[in-house]
Amino acid sequence: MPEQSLAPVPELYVSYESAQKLKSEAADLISWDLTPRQICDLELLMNGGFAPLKGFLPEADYNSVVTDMRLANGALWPMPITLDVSEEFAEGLELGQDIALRDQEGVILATLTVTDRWSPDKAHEAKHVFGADDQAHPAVNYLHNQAGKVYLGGPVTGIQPPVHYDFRARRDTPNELRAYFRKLGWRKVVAFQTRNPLHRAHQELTFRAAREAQANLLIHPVVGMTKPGDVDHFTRVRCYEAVLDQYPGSTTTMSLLNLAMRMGGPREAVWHGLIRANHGCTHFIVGRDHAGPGKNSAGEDFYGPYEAQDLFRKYQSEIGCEMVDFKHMVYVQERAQYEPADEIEGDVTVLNISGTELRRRLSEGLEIPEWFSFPEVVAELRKTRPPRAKQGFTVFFTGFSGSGKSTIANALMVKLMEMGGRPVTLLDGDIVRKNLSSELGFSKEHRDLNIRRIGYVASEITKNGGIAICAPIAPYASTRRLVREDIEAFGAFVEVHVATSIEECERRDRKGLYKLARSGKIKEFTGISDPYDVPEKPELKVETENVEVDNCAHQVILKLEQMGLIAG
Ligand code: PPS
Repeated sequence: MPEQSLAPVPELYVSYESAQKLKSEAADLISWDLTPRQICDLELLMNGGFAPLKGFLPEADYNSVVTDMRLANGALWPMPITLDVSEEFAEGLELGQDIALRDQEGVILATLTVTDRWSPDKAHEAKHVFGADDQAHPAVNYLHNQAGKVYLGGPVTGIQPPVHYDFRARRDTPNELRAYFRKLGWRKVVAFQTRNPLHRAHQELTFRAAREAQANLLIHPVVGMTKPGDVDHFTRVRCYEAVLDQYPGSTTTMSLLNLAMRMGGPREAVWHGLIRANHGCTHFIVGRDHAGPGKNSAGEDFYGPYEAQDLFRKYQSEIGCEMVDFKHMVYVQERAQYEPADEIEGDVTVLNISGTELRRRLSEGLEIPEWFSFPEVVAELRKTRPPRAKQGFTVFFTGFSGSGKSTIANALMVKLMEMGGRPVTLLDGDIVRKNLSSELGFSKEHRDLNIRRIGYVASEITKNGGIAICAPIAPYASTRRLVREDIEAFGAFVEVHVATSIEECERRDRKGLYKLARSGKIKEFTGISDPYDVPEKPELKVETENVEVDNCAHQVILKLEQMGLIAG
């Protein structure tokens, strides 16, 4: 593998003067508001990270990338970089037209000359690019449920990069990194891609990789979009900074990559290699299950553990980066050091902590030994992931009108406030309808909107370490599932089915609404003239007939204790 040429890569930006002019002209163009993923893609298109791409893929390139991993001119490119838009937006355009591409605050970042517009076969794209049309794959899920129906392709003219307010000194374009390497005389550079915090084993393996390749080391973490559920990049970067101090001086540097990962395993590894070659790296560390998306809907791995390495090796000369094997490092207790798992000699005690075990120890506030990680890293992780008993959570009551949701929710609120420690907010059905959703009625659409609003507020409360108690009817299972997903990104979601039968609710008829519903004076009344999906797997089911409210609320408290959410 030749040493990397450190000549600049082509960027898509125009000069400062042209950008100023273009910006004022572009103000009159039809504009597309970029999604967070598109902003990441555009940044790497414009700064040369995606060279040789000159814009969002036109249709011929797209087809060829999907089926053959190559652009129409034959150049290796494994990942479709497409501008997906809505059908309504696409319909109003003419081919050859320029459109402005704006960030989420409305700032014009670039213009796109639309040369191609087509409706992709997404199932075909999923099968070829990600290996299966299975929505358990995060990128396939995105493709079907978030990406627009129409793709636009054409050359991009760059006006300005997306603005980042965080860690500015650690963000470099490919050309800035190339210039840095040139200045320091780094002729060989091993890049390490990561979306996880680094611990001692990573530090050992990266340092060894660099030593074996007789190269310098670039820690090149992804801070754009990673796998849902990953540790946020703010925390990670603070952890990386701490690890950086552990490398011998001037051997290693770190730069942040604003890439939107697809978790595409083998194809993603090749893509990562091309991106690193553009950033002036000569070597790239590829491990077991590189950029793996987790399990498919049948509970099996999407890709074989070494598929990414095999594909990378096959295309290595075209990628322009040499693959360095990721050594699985384990701690040998007797020798008090890390060694590659496959090189261990003698009868020794090998220690290792898996990712799952680490998360468990963090969430339960248990010890994380010094041999495993650096104290500064553990301290950062503990700040972001306090033990469960200190995290925010949501208790979500669901049940018929008059089932007793509000009464139990109120009792629960008081009990939790008596315990103290975390702020408690009650989002009762009636209160929400008065304050947040006063314009909404009871159609399916309005009920969904109402529940999504409650879910949004509860997720914010949960994210910020509070307790949200929600008590709407929430009759539809699909909407409850969406709310659960929103909240579980930040803390626990405890669904409590207040299982009072419709007969009992009607018998109680505390607000006289059932009578009105029976006589047809209230339409679409849950349980009478509108459906209620009984929760299949709630965390708790509470019966209220012949049971005191206090007892019902106590059952919830016991459940919370059992889940580790409140100290026993
Ligand atoms: S939903 O479906 O979750 O959006 O409902 P929610 O916001 O909890 O509001 C339910 C309360 O509104 C009153 N009400 C009705 N309920 C059901 N169906 C219809 N058509 C309806 N019209 C008014 C009723 O008092 C509910 O209060 P609760 O506290 O549940 O008894």
